[in-house]
Amino acid sequence: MTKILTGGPLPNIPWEDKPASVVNAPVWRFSGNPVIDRNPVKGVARIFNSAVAPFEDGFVAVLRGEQVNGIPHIYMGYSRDAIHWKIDENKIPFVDEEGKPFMPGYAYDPRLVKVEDTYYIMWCTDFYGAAIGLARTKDFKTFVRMENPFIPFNRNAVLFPRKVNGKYLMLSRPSDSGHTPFGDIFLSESPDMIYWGRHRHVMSRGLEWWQSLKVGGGAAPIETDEGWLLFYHGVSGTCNGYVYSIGGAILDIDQPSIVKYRCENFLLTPEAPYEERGFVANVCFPCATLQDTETGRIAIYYGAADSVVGLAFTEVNEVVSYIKDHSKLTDTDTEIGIR
Ligand code: BMA
Repeated sequence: MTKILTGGPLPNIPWEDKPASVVNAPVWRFSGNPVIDRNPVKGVARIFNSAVAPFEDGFVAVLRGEQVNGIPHIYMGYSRDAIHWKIDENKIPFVDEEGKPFMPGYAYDPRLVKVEDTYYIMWCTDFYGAAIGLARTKDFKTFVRMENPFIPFNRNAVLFPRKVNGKYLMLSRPSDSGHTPFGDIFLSESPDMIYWGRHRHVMSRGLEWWQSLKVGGGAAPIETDEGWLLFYHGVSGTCNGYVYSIGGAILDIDQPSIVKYRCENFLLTPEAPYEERGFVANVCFPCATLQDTETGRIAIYYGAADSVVGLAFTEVNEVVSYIKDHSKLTDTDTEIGIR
């Protein structure tokens, strides 16, 4: 039996049992999807690729909100049950280290990861080109922007939820300025969340068609006794455009640039009407999970069709067994990742 090792009990995690009709994957959708629908709050037309975390006796979310002028920014959400969200209609008021307003020109695809006593927000920011923005908060009232960790172009930054060998670790996906038709996941480490280096390659696009164009980190890796469980996105280029599916891999616990298992099958692919139809059709884009160490339950939050937020469920033992049973590694997966 695989166990989740860190994060602690989360008895109020949202949950629904697996329906008997789900036979092709170890991940199933919440019957009440989408959990955040279009026009959720004044001035925001769509909320999608967004991240959640437990906070105090409820939950918080950093939400990718596409304003009615089309420019994305990050908004706060608050919830008692991680299903029904109260959304702040003001953007997150980022400040610099001196406390002066320091707003990004745009901000999208946020992740939210707690390391020790601090919550970090990573997003795609305007840094003379798309790059990674970073901020910290302890109370979700003051949000201090930190140095941008990497030069452009880069997206899909995902911090690990604890230091490994005394260092902070962050996944990212170097890219170009457009709708990047390539992309591998890399790992970088830092002693202080300011200086990043010792970059390692983690995984390239896969051999399988659903992830044959590019891959990118998704939710913060979950520590299990089999390794770091990573939900990521894999993209296929079809004659009608890109299709984003959710994939699963398990990274070595002490050297996470080594992929131990990588599932050849997608775990979730656009099938529901709110995933197949929307502002950008055929997108399932995972950004966060909640997990309960007691039961092994995992709730996955993903953007659907760049329009709404979806919620899906799995259980750690079931998903890890499925990934191991269907693992197909490439040569670069098993390398330490430096040349
Ligand atoms: C990517 C990002 C995501 C988006 C996806 C599909 O490049 O911009 O925010 O969900 O494309 O449009």
